Amino acid sequence: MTIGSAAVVGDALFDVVNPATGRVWAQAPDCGRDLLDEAVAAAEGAWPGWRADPEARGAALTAGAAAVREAADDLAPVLTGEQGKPLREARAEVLHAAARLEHAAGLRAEPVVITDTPEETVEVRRRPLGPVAAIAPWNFPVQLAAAKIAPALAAGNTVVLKPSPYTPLSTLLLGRVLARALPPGVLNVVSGRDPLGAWLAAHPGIRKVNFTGSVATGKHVAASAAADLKRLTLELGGNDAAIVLPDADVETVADRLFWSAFANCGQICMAVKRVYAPAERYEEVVEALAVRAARTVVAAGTDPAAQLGPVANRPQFGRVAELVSDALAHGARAAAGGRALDRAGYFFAPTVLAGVSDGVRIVDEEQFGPALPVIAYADVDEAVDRANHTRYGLCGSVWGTDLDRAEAVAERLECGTVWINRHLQMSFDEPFAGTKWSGLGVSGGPWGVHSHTEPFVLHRPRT
Ligand code: TXE
Repeated sequence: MTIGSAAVVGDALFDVVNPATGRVWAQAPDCGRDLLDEAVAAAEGAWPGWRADPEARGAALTAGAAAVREAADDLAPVLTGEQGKPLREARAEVLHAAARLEHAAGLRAEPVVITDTPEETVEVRRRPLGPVAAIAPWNFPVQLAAAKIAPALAAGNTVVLKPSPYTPLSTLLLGRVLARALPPGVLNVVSGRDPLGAWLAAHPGIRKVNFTGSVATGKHVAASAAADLKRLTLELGGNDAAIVLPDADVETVADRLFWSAFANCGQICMAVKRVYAPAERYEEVVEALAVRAARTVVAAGTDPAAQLGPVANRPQFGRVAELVSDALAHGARAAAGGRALDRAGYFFAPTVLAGVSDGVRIVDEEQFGPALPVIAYADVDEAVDRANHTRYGLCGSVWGTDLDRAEAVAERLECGTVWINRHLQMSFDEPFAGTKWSGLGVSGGPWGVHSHTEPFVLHRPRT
């Protein structure tokens, strides 16, 4: 663990499994309550100095970004080893994290003058909150760690970062790399098995929790935060619908649609999780996706030919297999895949399911894996209703040739981001927020900085 600026390893360790083999390949420190208290105390101690000087913060974040970029070749194999993704994607994830830190270095919570008269000025300024708990999942451990620590630190908070117990190692290494650039105690990384996450979220020294994970755990975090009125950002799951319109040029958009669902083995909160296709074009859409699924190279992330690695961990692998079996038992047809691959590790054949509809678990629930249901619809109004008929509301997309028509449909989707003829694209400058059960609070760009600060209003007479 990195507490203060020192690497700390307690007595207890836990196993980390390589999903490409299904075997233990490393161990990580299992943080207990005492070490957690130390980490929070380090964050509290570092806060006054860190909040005092925005220019020094910007410089430290820029240096941190450079250090992460330089360490990409060390970080990427660790990420692939514990998460499974192809090595070049692991490297891209590290570089993305570095770019996020660099971008945040330039962000400031600028004051806003709301009254400026001969008698007085009234100005809204923003203050940081204090030590922030950043709790990350296993699908993009490095990228999501950076997405949490960057706005928190830029706004003048300090951080205690906890990775998922499935992917602790790349985050621990990230912490050590960043410790070269950040003052002691500003970023502290604690790894461990749960209930470490619950202890951290409830810790009295923590003033805000920024959590990414499942809806169920997000609700626990919200309940424990309520007891102390901690501030919250929750980025929870999604069940993003892609609506293919009758005028879509399927062959032109098929590659993009396919990878919007299957990138990172479908383990992306804002991946396409269900496709709605017009009945008269249904077989064409299924076929275009199935062809691409069948030719995708699934292999260990260390294999340069790999386009997809294994599912990231045993429970998730089991969940994907269960949802696919359930769909097949309810009359779905596997147009591609439909089963685990017969080899060690958590490899699952990219799966396209046809003849499936709402009411089947893989359509109604978040599968978070390499299996995609395609659902036929009779008219566009029905497709929009079905897309919106969910507790989730993260993102969505509309695919068609007439862009005005596509936009009119896009406006009706109840979610935080909607794309036309694409999915998954997001810049550092835009607000990322889920509606309904997909989240609470807003991240990204100035919104991310605002959500790590609170306003205070200063009334100042002219004389
Ligand atoms: O998530 P958890 P899991 C979804 C996806 C997946 C499911 C379960 O559908 O199948 O969640 O994944 C920490 N208080 N997503 O079990 O449990 C935990 O240690 C505070 C969507 O991995 O939500 C880890 O660091 N923290 C998602 C983090 O929470 C707690 C990405 C997430 O774990 C805690 C991942 C508690 N009580 C999974 N219990 C997305 N939105 O992208 C656990 N944790």
